[in-house]
Amino acid sequence: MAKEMTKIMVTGSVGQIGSELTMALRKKYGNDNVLATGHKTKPSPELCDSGPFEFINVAQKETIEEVVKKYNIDTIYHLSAILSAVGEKNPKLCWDVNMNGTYNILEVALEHEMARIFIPSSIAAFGPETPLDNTPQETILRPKTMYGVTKVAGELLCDYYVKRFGLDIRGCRYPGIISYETLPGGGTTDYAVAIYFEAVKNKKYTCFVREDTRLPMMYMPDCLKAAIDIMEIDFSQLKHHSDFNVSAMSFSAGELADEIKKFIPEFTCEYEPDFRQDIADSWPNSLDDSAAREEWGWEPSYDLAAMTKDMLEALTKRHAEGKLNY
Ligand code: VAH
Repeated sequence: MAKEMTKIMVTGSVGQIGSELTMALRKKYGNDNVLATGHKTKPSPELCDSGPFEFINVAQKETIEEVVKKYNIDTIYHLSAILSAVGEKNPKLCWDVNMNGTYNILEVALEHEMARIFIPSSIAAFGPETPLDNTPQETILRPKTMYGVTKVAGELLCDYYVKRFGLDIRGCRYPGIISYETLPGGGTTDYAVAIYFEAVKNKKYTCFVREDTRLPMMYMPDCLKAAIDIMEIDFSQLKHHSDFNVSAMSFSAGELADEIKKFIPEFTCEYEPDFRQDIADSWPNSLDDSAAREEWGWEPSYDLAAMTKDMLEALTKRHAEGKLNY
């Protein structure tokens, strides 16, 4: 009989996904049943006031164990990671946090007989040798970034812990995630978030990838839906574990700018590619996420038009209230 998820810990709770995932989990499972954790960044008042928060360092196993015991944790959503662009500037840190962090989480999960673990992967697990259009679930994984290397290694490590030790581990290969609550922390897809803030604030944006750069993307509500839905499925139903391709849309930077112009006609976008262009070029243009749809009913709700409307309505309101914080 599968163990119930009752006491959840989220790592990376101050980050783009972790901050909103923590609030969504608290709404679903109860504030006091979801422990938020971060490394150094001061959490928001909302995160602190709505439930327990602790500072840990995932690269130091003992700091994880201390809070797992203190709060009797039986489920972990492991979101803390160094993303692609920051990882290329500091590959050692990227390896330490992403690999030692994941290894420590898996070891603690094993020793404390956790109910289930969520460890996300990313489209960064793919590389230039991978078929770039409608990228298959099973394909070549030869990433050219340290972040991508840690994602492939993380997927393989998770598969090992499932098969060797019977751990219940689930996860998705996320595309670029777009949201307005917490800015992303140094990824290659950050342009797809910054463009909305700059459009509202300055009516112009200089994009760091080419106009024709096309990548799979997802709006935060769908990201959270995937993370919560995949954890509710009977594990025995799943053929894959921590590496499900999930996507919602694919668009070029130019198509994104054009969609924004439908709402802000005076908006202009220029393109000045930097080192992140090579990273973006090594990632898929679009994903085949049929395995997620077949094995656990994955179904996104937002396309580019719906996301853009929602993003610009929220940011315009915040800007009018003097709270854009960008
Ligand atoms: C990054 N936002 O850009 C992350 C993500 C698919 C990209 O993993 O590094």
